[in-house]
Amino acid sequence: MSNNKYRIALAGNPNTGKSTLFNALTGMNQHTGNWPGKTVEQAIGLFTYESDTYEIIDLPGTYSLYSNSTDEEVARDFIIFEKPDVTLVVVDATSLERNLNLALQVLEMTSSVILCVNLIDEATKKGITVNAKILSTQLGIPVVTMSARNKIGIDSLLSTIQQMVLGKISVRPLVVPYSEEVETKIKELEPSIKDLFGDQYPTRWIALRLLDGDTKLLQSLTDKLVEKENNHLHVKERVIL
Ligand SMILES: Nc1nc2c(ncn2[C@@H]2O[C@H](COP(=O)(O)OP(=O)(O)OP(=O)(O)O)[C@@H](O)[C@H]2O)c(=O)[nH]1
Ligand SMILES: [Mg+2]
Repeated sequence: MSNNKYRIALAGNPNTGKSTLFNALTGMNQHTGNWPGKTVEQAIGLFTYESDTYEIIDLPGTYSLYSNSTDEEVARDFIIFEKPDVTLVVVDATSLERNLNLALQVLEMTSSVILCVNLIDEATKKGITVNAKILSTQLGIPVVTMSARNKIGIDSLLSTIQQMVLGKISVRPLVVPYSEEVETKIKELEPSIKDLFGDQYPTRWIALRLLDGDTKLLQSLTDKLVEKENNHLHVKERVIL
């Protein structure tokens, strides 16, 4: 019997094997559509693991998570506003340095992250070894090495996902420090952001986006506030009536 249902997001640079992993996990149990209001494909699948159900969303592949493109917006809005229980960041073991850039961006948004070092077979062929333990210590999150195409590392990933949703893994995501000037501004902004949203969104990340002049995020946040205010009014009306 199925107990709980959790939501997993798959993020990563293009061509890192996200869809291959998505297919390996969900088999035929998947469907596609468009993201609401966007012409970007949305793939959703289901799988069960030890009596729990997981819904997994294959996000568009992106190099960053700012507002540079619809793909980036879709991926980052999902992580921020939909708050998946776990975000899997899939990286290419043969070009870790470039790929980790996105992983660090995701870590600023959520701490519930597992790094999937994929294409480990290709890395081995090229004589590249990846020390998952050191990487995990440095990033402060679990790291699983895998080859999605050869279905290697899937079991280890599934049990890591389970441990994470059960709260059995303590994460200490690496916080990337910015220049003193930026850090001072972040500290100035954080209290107002907390006042408006409480713990609903990652305060430091929002401060950084605002400092970067991200008007699209500012608009989304304003919409959320208006939505909240309207809901509040509806409740008030109902109480009065
Ligand atoms: N050698 C090897 N190839 C892999 C592995 N996983 C995926 N691939 C291959 O890498 C290519 C890209 O895989 P996709 O799953 O389409 O990558 P993606 O991240 O979904 O790409 P986008 O949707 O464009 O972001 C395909 O040719 C896969 O067969 C792996 O573990 N090892
Ligand atoms: Mg894909």
